[in-house]
Amino acid sequence: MRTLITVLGLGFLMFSVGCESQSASRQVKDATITAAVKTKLARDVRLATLTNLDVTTENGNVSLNGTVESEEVKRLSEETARGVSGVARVINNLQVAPKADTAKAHFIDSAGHAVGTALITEQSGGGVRFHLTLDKLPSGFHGIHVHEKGDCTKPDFKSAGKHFNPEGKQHGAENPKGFHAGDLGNIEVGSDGTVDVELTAPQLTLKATDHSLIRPGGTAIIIHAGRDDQKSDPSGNSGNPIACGVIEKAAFTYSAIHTTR
Ligand SMILES: [Cu+2]
Repeated sequence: MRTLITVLGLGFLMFSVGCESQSASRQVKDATITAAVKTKLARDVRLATLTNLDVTTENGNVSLNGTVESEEVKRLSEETARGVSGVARVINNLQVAPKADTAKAHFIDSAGHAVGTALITEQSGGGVRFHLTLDKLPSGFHGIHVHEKGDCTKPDFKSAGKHFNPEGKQHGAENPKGFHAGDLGNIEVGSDGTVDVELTAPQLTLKATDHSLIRPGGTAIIIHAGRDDQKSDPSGNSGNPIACGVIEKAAFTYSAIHTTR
């Protein structure tokens, strides 16, 4: 009897260990599938506007969560995920949000070389969000502002004029008489010369008002050599412009900026 119990006990133990290693390997497989789906979605140029997509996998069932801008992107995301090996089923929880108003800017440095992009999105609660993806810049803090003309003539970018300032205020968030609607503060560029950051500007819009980035003569975003002290009028002692990008209205297109995920 005791032997039988021992045998049964041992058998049960082996069974449990077997289950555990099976579930561990299932988890590894699921993680591999998740990574493969993410990579495939990121590489699909038709899905270039996907930014807030979350992928999870359980027992080979892939869930897609997040917000996309059209039914077509929702469908294409599912189709793309389904094509990944090991995927049993795709659970498509993607929400379709009304097409957002967007604009973009492609930056050049003072030599005219491309140094990155800004994707600009109207926020549902007011203001705009800038998603900046920049490279080949000097590391450290740099003042960044929207200037009042859409003209980035190198090398000094003086063509972009002053800060965009529809309310006639002084410069800087820390200035009691501030601030310019176009004041965006500072960005910090890493030691590798890149930065991927989002900034919001509550006073700006892409809609047709006097605070719009889309206006006759245009607007531009300028990055300066130094840090903006956020109080010295008119430009925060931030030094000379080192990069400039003209802001242009953009419909959502599949060839839009391919954001990092
Ligand atoms: Cu500036």
